[in-house]
Amino acid sequence: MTTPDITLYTYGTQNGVKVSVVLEELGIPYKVKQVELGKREQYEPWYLKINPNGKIPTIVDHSKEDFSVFESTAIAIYLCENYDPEEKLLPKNDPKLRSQVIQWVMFETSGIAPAQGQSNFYCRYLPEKIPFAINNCAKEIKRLYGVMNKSLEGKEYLVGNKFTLADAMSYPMIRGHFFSGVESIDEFPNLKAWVERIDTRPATQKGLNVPVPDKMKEYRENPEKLEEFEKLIQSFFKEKQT
Ligand SMILES: N[C@@H](CCC(=O)N[C@@H](CS)C(=O)NCC(=O)O)C(=O)O
Repeated sequence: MTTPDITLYTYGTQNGVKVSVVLEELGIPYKVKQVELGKREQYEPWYLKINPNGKIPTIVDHSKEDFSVFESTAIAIYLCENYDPEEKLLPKNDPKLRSQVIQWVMFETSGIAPAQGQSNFYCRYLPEKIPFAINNCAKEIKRLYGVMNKSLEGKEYLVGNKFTLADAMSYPMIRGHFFSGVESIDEFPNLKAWVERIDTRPATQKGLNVPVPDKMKEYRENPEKLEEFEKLIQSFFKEKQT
């Protein structure tokens, strides 16, 4: 295995910390560059060269001719394929187990993340509150949480009773359920216990604090900070429309 020499371009959002959680869980050293989303740094030509979508996160692997990878899930799989010889997060030699991990990673990528992302828009970013849209988003998020809750019955983690990439990628979004308009997950006891279990993992917790102290914790504990953020993001979105 080549010695990793990686720069992570990120910000402390739910998608951003997915990658720092994976890096920390794999024990890979990395440098961090904070991308100033509020200053639109993500749309600067130098950044669009490494992330044509103009969003965080991105990694650049200097040990592989400055190879860049965008999209959090693609980054996570790249890191496991190149820097997880012990198969800590992604099984290599057991095709069924590997497929199960990837199935749950995709469930997060194409289900949970877009559902919560859309809900964040209606609950936080849009100044006008549309109850129908907000309720409909919460309904879909809860449907997805129900699927996970059922799968976690009698299990500690999503696949093989071991913490894998499936858990690492899903946890940052799900722990932020309140931000996405789902105040409580008490009705999903297995999912709630799973969140609390991952809350105790030191590497994951370290990853949540990259590149800034854990934003979800800050918003949960200080409603005035959440309000401040909402005002900022609403003006940012308004500007984007013009
Ligand atoms: N599917 C992408 C989503 C990335 C994403 O939405 N990033 C947001 C922050 S969570 C962003 O950079 N937003 C800035 C913008 O849209 O201008 C991924 O998983 O990497």
